[in-house]
Amino acid sequence: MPSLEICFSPDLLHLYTLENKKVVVADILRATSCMVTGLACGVKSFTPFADLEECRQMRQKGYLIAAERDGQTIDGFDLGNSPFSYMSDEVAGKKVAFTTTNGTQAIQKSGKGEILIGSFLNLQAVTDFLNASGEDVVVVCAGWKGRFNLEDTLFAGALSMNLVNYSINDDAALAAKYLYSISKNNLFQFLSNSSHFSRLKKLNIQKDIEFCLSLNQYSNLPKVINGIVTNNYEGNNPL
Ligand code: 3SL
Repeated sequence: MPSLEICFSPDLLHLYTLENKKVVVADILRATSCMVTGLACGVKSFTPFADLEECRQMRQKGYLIAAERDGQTIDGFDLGNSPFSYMSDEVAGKKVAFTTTNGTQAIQKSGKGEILIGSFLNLQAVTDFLNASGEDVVVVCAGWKGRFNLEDTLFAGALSMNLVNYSINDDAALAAKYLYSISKNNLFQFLSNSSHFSRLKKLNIQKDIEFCLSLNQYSNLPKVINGIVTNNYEGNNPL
């Protein structure tokens, strides 16, 4: 039976083996939710960067450049980290170079293999893919600057509940599953005292939070292949 493990922070990745496993990265608020939304709405690709300056330089190569640090859009960049910014005609068909406080760092730290981009917005698509694959899974929660966070854990818990014929001997996965089971009827309320809620509330972006916590708005399953996040991985090079 395949196994499911949950890594609560990219800083704990040295404790996990990723080779020959399906790796799912989740940054529910808001980086992976933005990527799923953008790619569902016609963005051509996202190229994740850990470093702001490397990301900025991608403009010269014809990319839209997007950056967030501590929840805020960085001056001089075209876009920030709201899923609503990635729904417009102006971004459809474009390649986006993207850097965020935790989400793009988590992708970079999750190795060079194939990585799935998870969010509540495409939970069913991630579930169906993994159930069909029957392979071992590691969910990497982006967390916050190396720390545990609740929203990514709840996503991992939702996935734990949805996967069938998986053995869960990992205490992190058991804890996440339990947390999701007691919060699933009102994720927003459950998260209302969480650290990232407080940060984002100060920025007045409640509608981003509500949207990122809504299940199955999209059916796409973005993957990172050769460092690029795209829906169009079957056969064609996204570039
Ligand atoms: O940490 C990240 O990558 C971001 O998603 C954080 S924020 O939601 O934009 O504040």
